[in-house]
Amino acid sequence: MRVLRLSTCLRPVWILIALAVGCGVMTGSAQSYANPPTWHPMTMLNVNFDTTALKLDVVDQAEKMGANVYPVLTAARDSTYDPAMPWGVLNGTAWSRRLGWDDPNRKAGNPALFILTLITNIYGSDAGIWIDCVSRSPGLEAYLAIGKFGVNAINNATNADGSVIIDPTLNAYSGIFGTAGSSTRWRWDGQMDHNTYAVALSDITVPDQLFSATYKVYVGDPQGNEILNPDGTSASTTAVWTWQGPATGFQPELKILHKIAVEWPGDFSNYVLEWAESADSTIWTRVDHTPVVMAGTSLVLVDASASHRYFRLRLAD
Ligand SMILES: [Cu+2]
Repeated sequence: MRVLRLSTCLRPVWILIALAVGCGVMTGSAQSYANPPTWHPMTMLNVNFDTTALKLDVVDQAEKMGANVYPVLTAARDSTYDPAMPWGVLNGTAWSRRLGWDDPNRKAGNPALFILTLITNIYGSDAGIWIDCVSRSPGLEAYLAIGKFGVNAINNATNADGSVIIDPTLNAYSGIFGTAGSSTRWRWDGQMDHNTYAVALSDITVPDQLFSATYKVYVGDPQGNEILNPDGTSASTTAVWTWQGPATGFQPELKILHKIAVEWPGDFSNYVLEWAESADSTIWTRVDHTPVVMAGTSLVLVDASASHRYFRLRLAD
């Protein structure tokens, strides 16, 4: 390895280090990631409202999938999804979008029979259906997912190259049901909603591990406070959803990496590390890793697969 150091004392201060790394050819860093998971195969657990008894009911998954048959979580190792995308939260988890909330009268197309119409007719125009996750297995997380790909209500919203178009207004893959500090209560919009349920691989300790969530489904006002029936009874019902972990458990893989460590004195934290293809390049790119400060130095590990690469420190603006 040949190391060349250049520096000037002009501001902003540049410190150049040229790294000659082996003799390999430049390898592209572009990585292909999987599209976000779709809602297929799907099993909808229908929410019904009995207008005579004034009672909600959710069809149990056992009725749809068979007794003791559960949606199996799909493992996604760390580099499955682009970490910059909303669904990147699923890296390192086993997930499922199979189970969904649905209104059985939605497809018939008669708005008078839609469940939210039935609810507002009885409880007032502000009333809605809320789902409160009252308990869940340790490690079971839930993320808002809308439409086929989870990030767009338009199910065929893809670019020419097949990549999915994200609707940023939906805040898709934000935590719900208590995940990531969210409220345990979620207001259902009466549509077919296949949210994403996921468990970190490190939380899966035995094969076929079962994870469950218990939901209270109730009529509520816009703030999520329950609205009782005129006689003081509750229209609410309890639903338990269960998922099954993968058939094999997971253990961490130990790897030895071919990386180069770049460091500078830790008290110069106001400098940023940049790289370029050549020393006289006009295009310098910030190294997108936060330095680790240890033993008085700022340390960044960079990929060693490039045949050569130039680094400099620049005083941050
Ligand atoms: Cu569905």
